[in-house]
Amino acid sequence: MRIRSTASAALLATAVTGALLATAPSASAAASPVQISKVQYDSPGTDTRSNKSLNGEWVRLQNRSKSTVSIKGWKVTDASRHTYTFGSVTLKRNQSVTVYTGKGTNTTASKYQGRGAYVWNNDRDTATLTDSKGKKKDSVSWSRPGKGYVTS
Ligand SMILES: [Ca+2]
Repeated sequence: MRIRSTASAALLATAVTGALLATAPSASAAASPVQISKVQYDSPGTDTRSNKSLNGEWVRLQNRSKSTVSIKGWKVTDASRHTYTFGSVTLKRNQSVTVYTGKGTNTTASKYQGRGAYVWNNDRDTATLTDSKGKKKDSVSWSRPGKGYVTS
């Protein structure tokens, strides 16, 4: 934009300041573009610790923004600090990625922690999502076995 006079520059400055003031509160409280959408913390059936059962528990993230977002270096942790770190993963608008506890072959939509033990407690736990700088972006908690999953 060209500025033709100090008057219009002043108006522009006022407009910009106003816009910043108007957006600052919502920006500070803005939801993360990528959020935890569901945690299946109790794998269906008896917890036999088989790989199939281990993969019966998982956490799913969804890009709820309008933009494509890279989550490379983002982490999902439980209350005991079991951590899964994402490699090069990019999520388009509405796209989801599911992280299974057990072993498997990673695909675009499915990632595997490769563990031999469960991560998510059936009775109570918290799944926390942090970005590559360690900033908390989202969390989901549960405090009883309930349905075995929680959505958000
Ligand atoms: Ca179970």
